Amino acid sequence: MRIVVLVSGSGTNLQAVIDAVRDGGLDAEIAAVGSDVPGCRGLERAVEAGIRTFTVAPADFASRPEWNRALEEAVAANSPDVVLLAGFMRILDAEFVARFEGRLVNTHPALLPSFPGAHGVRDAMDHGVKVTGVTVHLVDSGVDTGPILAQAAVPVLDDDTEESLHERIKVEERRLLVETLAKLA
Ligand code: 3YE
Repeated sequence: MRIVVLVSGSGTNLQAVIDAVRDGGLDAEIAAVGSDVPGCRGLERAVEAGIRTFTVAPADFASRPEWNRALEEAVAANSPDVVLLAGFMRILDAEFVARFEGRLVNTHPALLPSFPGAHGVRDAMDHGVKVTGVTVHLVDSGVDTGPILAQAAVPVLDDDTEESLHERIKVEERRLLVETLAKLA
């Protein structure tokens, strides 16, 4: 199974996948790591692991569709079986999603369909839920609306801050992501 991973930030989910491939717990190859954010830590992690990288920054394109097409071609050039959004923070257009339909995987730090969007951890806390968690799902043309592959619950503690809760969610997220990719492989 060839995986292309897209990142926008620190790349901790990417690191979990790199480690799982290295340890033999995940029978897959990371074909390339791509980003919309030049020089982000996730790209550095890929370089450190000897993985090919590419950057497709929206600022370099005249329009959002042109950026989507360029990213789509850069991903497709690496012949992925699975495209993993690992802390990738851009919405992909319907044409991108259609190109990789059924092979495009995202993780979200809440129990979808509750609390979609960019602030799932904060929105769950603000609502006062006592249990939240993480969702691994297939991406469709909506945002965080695609078919759910796996979920894990995380309790909200009385003294949690958004940061402390997010850290515990991230532990579950890394575990569930690797487990789900292993099943797909
Ligand atoms: N695209 C589609 N469906 C999905 N991308 C992600 C999940 C997912 C997806 O289920 N079609 C935050 C997006 C939320 C946001 O509004 N981003 C802005 C840019 C923000 C910036 O300037 O950096 C945007 O225009 O995309 C991945 C997770 C998306 C998180």
